[in-house]
Amino acid sequence: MAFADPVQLIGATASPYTQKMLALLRYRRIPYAVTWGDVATVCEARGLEPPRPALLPTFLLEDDGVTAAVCDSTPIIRRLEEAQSQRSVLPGDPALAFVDYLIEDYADEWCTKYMFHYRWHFAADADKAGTVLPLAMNPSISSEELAAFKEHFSQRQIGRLFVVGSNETTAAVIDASYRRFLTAMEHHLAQQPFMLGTRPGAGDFALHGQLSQLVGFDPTPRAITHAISPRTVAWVDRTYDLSGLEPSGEDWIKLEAQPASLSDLMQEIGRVYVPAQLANARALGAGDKEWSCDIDGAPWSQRTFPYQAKCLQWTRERYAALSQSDRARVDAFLDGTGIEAMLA
Ligand SMILES: N[C@@H](CCC(=O)N[C@@H](CS)C(=O)NCC(=O)O)C(=O)O
Repeated sequence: MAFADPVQLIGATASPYTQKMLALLRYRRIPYAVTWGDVATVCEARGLEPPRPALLPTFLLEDDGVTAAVCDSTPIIRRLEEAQSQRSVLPGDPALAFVDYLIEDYADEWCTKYMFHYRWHFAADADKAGTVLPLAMNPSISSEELAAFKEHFSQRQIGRLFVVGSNETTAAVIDASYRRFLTAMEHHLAQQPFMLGTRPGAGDFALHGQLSQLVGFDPTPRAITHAISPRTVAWVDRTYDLSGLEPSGEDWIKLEAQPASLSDLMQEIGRVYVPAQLANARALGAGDKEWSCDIDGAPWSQRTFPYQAKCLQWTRERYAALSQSDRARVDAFLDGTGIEAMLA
């Protein structure tokens, strides 16, 4: 199976993972053709079997005239590296690549809690999203259609807040975590333009995807971001299009030479994401449909999800695949962050 030229994908403007991949494709100078729409409708129109689950973005791969629809941005990034090696987003040093992967996973699986929580928790954000997201699918629908779509869609999405663990109990934890994350970003961006140096890694694009919405769409997190981290606001705009950046191998900063601000970001991952990952995996193993634990000193409870347990397993597999000396370097770097518990 190979990507078409241009690379074909189905996406939505307000989907953080769609924005992750579009920014990555622009940086990598890989021509693409995006169809705005929902996966089921577009696949049906083209006579394709939609992926299960059908998530945004969905990429169309071809083999001998047969087209297959696939999703999940993280493995698709690795497939794109196989198709084209120039302007890679994966550091060549395995230890640094592992840290990049940790950032990508945290952005995809935890920062998306910020994104979805702020979008649907407060009335002002939900009202904007309820109006603009249906119009982003089709700006020409009638006012009556919009009113009906808005009602149905908003209720569905608000009813899905539980998927990211957002509820009255966890709202304060999510908000405090977002603010600490922004403080870490503000300090880190004062040191260097990307998470791991002067060229972006997959983790930068994953953060960009979530932040494109938190800064660019939803009013509550937009105001918070402007107040705490103006560098992040500007970074999101720049990372949107890095087609003119000319990266070299020297642009990755060695793990041992990274500024302390990168460790602050790791501390946040250890503080909130690691306990959630461990509790979710434990619950899945025990066959529990729900889990609760303390996160950042406050109670957190939510439904168990197999996908996050798979993410934990992938992280552990990558860690186990490191050579002994690279693993020692990663251990030294992560010492005291709380991430160690996730790798054991
Ligand atoms: N792990 C997936 C996550 C993609 C995802 O969760 N996409 C969301 C929208 S941003 C989705 O399609 N949700 C289903 C829906 O809204 O119907 C990836 O990295 O691509």
